[in-house]
Amino acid sequence: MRRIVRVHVRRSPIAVENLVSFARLVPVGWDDRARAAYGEVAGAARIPGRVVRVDRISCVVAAPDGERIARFVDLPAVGDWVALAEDPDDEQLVIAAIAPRWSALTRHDADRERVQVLAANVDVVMISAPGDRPSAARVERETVLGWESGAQPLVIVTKADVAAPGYVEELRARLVGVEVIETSAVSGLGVDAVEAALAPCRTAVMLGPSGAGKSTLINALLGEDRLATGAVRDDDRRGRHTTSSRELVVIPTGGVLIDTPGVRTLGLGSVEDGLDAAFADVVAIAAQCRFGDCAHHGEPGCAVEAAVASGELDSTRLENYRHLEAEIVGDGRVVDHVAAKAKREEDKRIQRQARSDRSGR
Ligand SMILES: Nc1nc2c(ncn2[C@@H]2O[C@H](COP(=O)(O)OP(=O)(O)O)[C@@H](O)[C@H]2O)c(=O)[nH]1
Ligand SMILES: [Mg+2]
Ligand SMILES: [Zn+2]
Repeated sequence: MRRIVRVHVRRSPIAVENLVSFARLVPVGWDDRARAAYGEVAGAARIPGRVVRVDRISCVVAAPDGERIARFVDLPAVGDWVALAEDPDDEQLVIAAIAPRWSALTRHDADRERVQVLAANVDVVMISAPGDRPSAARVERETVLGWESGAQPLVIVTKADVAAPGYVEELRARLVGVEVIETSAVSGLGVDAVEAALAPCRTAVMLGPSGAGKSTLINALLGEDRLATGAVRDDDRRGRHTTSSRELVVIPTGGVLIDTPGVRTLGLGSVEDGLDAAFADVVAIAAQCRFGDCAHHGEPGCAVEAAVASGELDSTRLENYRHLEAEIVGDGRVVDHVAAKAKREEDKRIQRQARSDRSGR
């Protein structure tokens, strides 16, 4: 006998109301994923919002009734979905809770010994690489942070009109699993490709050194000079502000973009997964090394050094991998070449001993 299970579809009046009143959150990314994240921290008398900018003691949030200033207890990050509550004392909004993040771009701040969240809930980490200041090593380093965030890194070579010849090709040949887009705010080249990477309800964060052309590119996407560009100016024209803090902006063709001021030091922190993803080719080759703990420093049967010798692996890429690996702080993955060498010599001594024991028997 078949049992019929009745499913009660509850038509909650609140849900219907939400569809209407939360419409203004859609441009900042209010989709099923955001709804689910908010659902984890939603409570009676709370409303959803997304953090647009964080200042010292307050932040700007996109709320169902537009942009509002909210106070916070726990420091939120730009891009966070939050549960907002009215503070009955002073009629201000307060961030009652921060929703769980599905991705977070972080940097390790060595000075203050903390991990700083640069942007939360991002889908794409756009790494702007100024074409006139080529540095594959810097881009590679930023792809490590990009992968580590849980989002997809995307390299955007800016200022193609004045770019060093061969830079784009070098990046395409060297990076693994990362698309490289060429753009110029002067000619308009590639702006459509950046737009295409930013579908509605997708969030991107723009990384890259100061002066890379990040704000100029975002203005091109916005179709207006909203963000201040170039050197620090005296004439702080109305409607403009310098990129002194991270800010989330809505792109008219869809998606949202978080602009960052050039962060001077992008400390890596514990980014083992990001490193492995950014250097998936090196990791795959290293799996072929004779010794499991091969440090790729003169060991016999080292597949990585063989790959460099044969030209399969770029030697500067390996150099940068070693450099970044050594910088990783945290869980002891930092390679101690001296200790590794001592261990290999001890292993060899044991092997020799075993051989002579056998032959002497
Ligand atoms: N030649 C050229 N200059 C650009 C381009 N994009 C930006 N710039 C210039 O680069 C400087 C820095 O740009 P800005 O957007 O402020 O860089 P940000 O610090 O990364 O936000 C400004 O003087 C821009 O005019 C470009 O595509 N081509
Ligand atoms: Mg800027
Ligand atoms: Zn090796």
